[in-house]
Amino acid sequence: MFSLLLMAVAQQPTQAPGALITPQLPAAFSVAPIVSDTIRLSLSPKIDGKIQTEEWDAFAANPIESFQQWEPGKVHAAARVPMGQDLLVSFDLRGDGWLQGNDNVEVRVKWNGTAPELSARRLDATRPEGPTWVDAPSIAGSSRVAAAVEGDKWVAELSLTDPGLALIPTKADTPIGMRFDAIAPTEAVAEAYLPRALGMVTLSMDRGANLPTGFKWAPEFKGRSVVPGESFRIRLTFNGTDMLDFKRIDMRTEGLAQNETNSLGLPFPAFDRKSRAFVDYETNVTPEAETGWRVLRGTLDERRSSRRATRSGRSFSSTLRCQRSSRARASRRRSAWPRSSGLTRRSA
Ligand SMILES: [Ca+2]
Ligand SMILES: [Ca+2]
Repeated sequence: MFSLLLMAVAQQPTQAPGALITPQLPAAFSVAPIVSDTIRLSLSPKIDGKIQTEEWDAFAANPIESFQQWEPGKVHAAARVPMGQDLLVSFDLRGDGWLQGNDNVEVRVKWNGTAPELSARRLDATRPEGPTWVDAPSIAGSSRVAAAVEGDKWVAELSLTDPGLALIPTKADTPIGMRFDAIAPTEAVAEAYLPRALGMVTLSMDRGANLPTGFKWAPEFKGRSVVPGESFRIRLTFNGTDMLDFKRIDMRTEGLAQNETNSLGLPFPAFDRKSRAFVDYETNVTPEAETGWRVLRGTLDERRSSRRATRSGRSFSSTLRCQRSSRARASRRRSAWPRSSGLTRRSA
């Protein structure tokens, strides 16, 4: 321990005489989270304090295990928090830096085993007097939060809805920054001028994972909305060559929607002379399907790949909105696809 102390002392930067003393960054905010995927999908969770299989998209494992996703006008976040600690989530909602703009929001969730308490404040860095904390009761008021015990931790699930401040992105391909921390309930709130290292991500509606070089895919929707009790179809266009040697493609909707649509698979079609291959995925949606944003995931298996390589998972995900609305129905009728049933495959 003594030698560790000596090392710590030795690593203190030496201060030049007369130099300004830089405030020490609290350890909790100095290390950026290592984000599992910088492309974040639109996916609606169920805010009940329980993290279900495929309900959430992992965000980072440090400094605490956290999850994040979005939908237009909403940001969703969840974390596993050590018992007895508060959850602190920092959002840089325009993705331009923590000490930039007036878009920086800190949400704190306290939980003592009964109803969780959520409070929020904004960091306004545009003021001439310097960065200033501003209470944001409208953000807290339009948010939903739930908590529950899970093993030796507690789980917080929260959903922020923009209260009319035009801070939460409504469109895909928008950058934001985030971090999650666990802090002692008695810990004083950090000073406004202190920087925070964030995980920078892009809110998106489609994502590929471990796809090989030279392989591209694009989903073709007639609007990204589906209506419970009706069917929908997505045409997937792939660009590549038969050198890729895919043998099979499997598609299904994930998580909370896993039992609401067909799960289908077929041999991967051959690429044509223009290096294209097409797969149409058509499915019914059960009338009971819950509304919200859902992820449709396709996985690709290669003929030559070893079992280990296959497990690394070449996949692509697209998101669509399940909604009960007459407008969605009208829009679908206007853009109706030719009728067909089941999964069809074609190469042009
Ligand atoms: Ca949940
Ligand atoms: Ca900012």
